[in-house]
Amino acid sequence: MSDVKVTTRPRTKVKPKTERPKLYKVILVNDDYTPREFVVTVLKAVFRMTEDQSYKVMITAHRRGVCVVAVFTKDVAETKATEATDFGKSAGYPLMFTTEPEE
Ligand code: TYC
Repeated sequence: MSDVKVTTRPRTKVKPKTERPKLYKVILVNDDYTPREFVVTVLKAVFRMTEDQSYKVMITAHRRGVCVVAVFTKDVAETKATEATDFGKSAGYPLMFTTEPEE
């Protein structure tokens, strides 16, 4: 009988297992009716931003039409966008937050 020894070595090239989850932007959309101060209040409450950060995001959307608020995983982005939009709706304002995947 032949006495062949087969040895196996651990693979030296291992496929990286930690794929980063795709991130989604929450976008604030301007409108002509929601008061500026209300937009700032919603940004502070839902996105835990400071007065200064919130004002800058609000005024950027006001001037340019849209502004990226922040970036989250898909679930968190969608939940926060809905929550913030509902805040406006329940006060009778057409305030709108949307989401889109990051490039
Ligand atoms: N354009 C609104 C106004 O003049 C303020 C506003 C800013 C509303 C940003 C929405 O996403 C918005 N009262």
